[in-house]
Amino acid sequence: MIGYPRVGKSTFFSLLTGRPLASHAAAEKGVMAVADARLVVLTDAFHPKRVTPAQIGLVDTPALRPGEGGDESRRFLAEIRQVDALIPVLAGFAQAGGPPPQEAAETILLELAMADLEIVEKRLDRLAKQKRTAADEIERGALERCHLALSEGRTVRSVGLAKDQLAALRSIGLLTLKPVIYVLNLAEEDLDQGATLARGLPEPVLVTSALIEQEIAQLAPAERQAFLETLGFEEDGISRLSRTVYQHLGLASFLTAGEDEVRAWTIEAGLGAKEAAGKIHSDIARGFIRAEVVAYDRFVEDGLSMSVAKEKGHWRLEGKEYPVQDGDMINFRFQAGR
Ligand SMILES: Nc1nc2c(ncn2[C@@H]2O[C@H](COP(=O)(O)OP(=O)(O)O)[C@@H](O)[C@H]2O)c(=O)[nH]1
Ligand SMILES: [Mg+2]
Repeated sequence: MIGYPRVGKSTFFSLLTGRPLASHAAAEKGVMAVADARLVVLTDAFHPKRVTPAQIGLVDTPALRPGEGGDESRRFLAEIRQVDALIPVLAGFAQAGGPPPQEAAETILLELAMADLEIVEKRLDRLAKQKRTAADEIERGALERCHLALSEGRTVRSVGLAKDQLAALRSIGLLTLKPVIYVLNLAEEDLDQGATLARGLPEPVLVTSALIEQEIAQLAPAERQAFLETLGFEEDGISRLSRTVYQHLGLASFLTAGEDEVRAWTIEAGLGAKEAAGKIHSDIARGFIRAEVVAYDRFVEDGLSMSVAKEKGHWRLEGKEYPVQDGDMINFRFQAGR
């Protein structure tokens, strides 16, 4: 999570990770659960001892102060080069630090682009001075395209680099190559005009209010639903945010359900069944025979009954290349000790 001072970064971080609310001088790490209503339904069907949601690591950063430069800024940028996605928090409430949301979004992006430009230039300089291998030539071609885009104020993400070019650039951690999910943190009383206030902001943007989310988090689950309904929401913003980040990282969940555990397992969307099995245990991938699959939606249609799912032909046997879909309920058949 990045952004200007006093925009609600730490408040959201605390709500997402369950860690105590504090302001940090250094980056603070936590883990957030990815909200998944399917796990609740499966828990009713299987009565497991444990429920394990998908999880994402989250970092709360000290404030970004665009344009200031200096060692602190450089350290900050080096830190965020290591993450997989950026979540800039933009604040639309009166007491917030920094400029209004649209200007904040533009300035933050510019700051990231300038930092990338500096790195790209350094790297190009180095490559110009040395004898280049074929791999270096691929990198140089990629860097030149990045340089052009960044000089024009465009992101590296918008360049549309080829696979081998992306691989060549992986280690330098370009900031504007990362997926960005914006959060617009509004005053409570402005929340009903959220769609209007988010107009003109880059996509994807999630509109919410940190203070309302704090109120929601303090309610008992039964009261929570009623409160959300009075606000006209189906779901709280924290849950939506966790899922939006997950999806924009290109991640999906397959589900396992039994008496011991109901669990969401993280995969890159479309991963082959055998590799997906390896997320549970390398032995299951090694001895992979077949995946028994029922799509979650079919399972619900079938009244949460595996035997009905089988009768209706919703239960399938898939081979190792089968691209696993988000919401697939899977039981892997495998030979132990192979
Ligand atoms: N009015 C209002 N205040 C907020 C909102 N979100 C955060 N704040 C307040 O802004 C201050 C800074 O919040 P914090 O989460 O520490 O911001 P950070 O500096 O970006 O980490 C705190 O006093 C919060 O209570 C909001 O939606 N509305
Ligand atoms: Mg903070």
